[in-house]
Amino acid sequence: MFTPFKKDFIIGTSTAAYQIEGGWNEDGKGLSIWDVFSHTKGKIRDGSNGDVTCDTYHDFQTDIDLMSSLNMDAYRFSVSWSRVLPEGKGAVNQKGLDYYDRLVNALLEKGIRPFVTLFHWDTPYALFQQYKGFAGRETAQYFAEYAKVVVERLGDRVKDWITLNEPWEHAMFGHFLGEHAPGIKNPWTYFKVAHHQLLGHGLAVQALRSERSDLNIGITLSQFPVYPASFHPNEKELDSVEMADMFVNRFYLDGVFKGKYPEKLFSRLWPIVPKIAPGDMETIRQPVDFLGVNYYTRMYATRKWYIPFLKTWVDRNPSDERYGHPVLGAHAFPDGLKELTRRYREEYGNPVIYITENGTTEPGHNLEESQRTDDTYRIKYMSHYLGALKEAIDEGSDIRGYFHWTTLDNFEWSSGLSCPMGIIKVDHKTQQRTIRDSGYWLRDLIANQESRRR
Ligand code: IFM
Repeated sequence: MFTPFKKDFIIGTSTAAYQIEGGWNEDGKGLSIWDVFSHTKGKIRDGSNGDVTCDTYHDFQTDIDLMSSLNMDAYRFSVSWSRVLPEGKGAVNQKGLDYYDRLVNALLEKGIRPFVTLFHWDTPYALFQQYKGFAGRETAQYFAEYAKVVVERLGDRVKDWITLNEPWEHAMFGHFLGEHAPGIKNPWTYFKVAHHQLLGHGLAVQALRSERSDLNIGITLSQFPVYPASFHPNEKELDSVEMADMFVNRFYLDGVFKGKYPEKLFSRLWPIVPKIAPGDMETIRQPVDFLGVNYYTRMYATRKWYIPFLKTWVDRNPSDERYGHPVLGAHAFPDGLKELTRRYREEYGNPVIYITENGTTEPGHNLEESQRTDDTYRIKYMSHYLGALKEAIDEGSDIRGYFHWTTLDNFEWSSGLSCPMGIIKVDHKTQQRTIRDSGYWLRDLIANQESRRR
């Protein structure tokens, strides 16, 4: 067992609305792009959808009680934009807001600190129909208005706010490769979606701050150290590594922390980069209180990394232990956390960091195996990543918390219900919950923290 983290370090788990809530058309909720996408034949690998998934819209208390029994300090969840604003703008659905109000109260009652994510990929379908979602600039403005509606209701009790979750994935998988909602395969819209999300982030930070001055506000980015695909890379491959890194990581980091995008990336990809309106970069560069980092694995770049991007993530070290990340087919690479945090210290002013996601499924992608509750591989995975995290703190990074992905076996996007990643097993037919060994392991780890010692 680890030596404990410092007193204010928090440990919890993360979820997202579409992945767990169900109640997809209840109490006035509008459609989101994920409702429409998952109902389209052939889009979800196992034919499932998020109509019910973990059904937390009808019962969150069971899970909060379980989290409390596991000593969890905090819980990260997202708000469904179309539950609150069925059309994405305009009329507010009070019943939608009431749901999150009750959820927050129930968490606080158990002493669990809520971290709210405002956008975890479920754009209201009405905004997609009108503006192509974040491909349209208008959506950024409506996002900020939505942020204001939510903070007006929850801001007296929720202090930790995350504007966006993984804008790279939403732009890439949703609007470039078409594997996620809204299913658009169009490289020409990729950068528009990326830029407008960041613009929405900046506007939302302003909206949140105008409402209250006591909030802790950040953005969550997925981050991947990039490596060359071959062991003896030539200059061209090294150049691809740099480009891939700018495309996936630096575009977002530089936008948020420096108010500019990487010039080399823009000059190379000039046919598809968007026009940036005057003032946009200043808006995007709002001071944030923390950076949320979702860290799973590294990426490999080959010469033609960008066409088509995903095909080039190669298995460079077949002897590494594999973990069954659904999309990335990932290697476990805990040390990447140290690489990334070193970069944040040296180049981005050493921001406060929360690891807002990190997790795995069964290494062999075997569904039966991954449903088991004796998930020793997950414990091993967590202990390696937390070990690296501890080293990063010792090296000088200001990491304040760790959220494991995820609380419950949920709807894992295009992999549907067939990719269990929870520390709590869910039988989706009966909604029965069973805590996995990894859940108990985390419980004991938390019990051993300085913050728990009197
Ligand atoms: O399930 C996702 C989550 O919604 C975003 N980050 C990666 C997770 C695992 O794939």
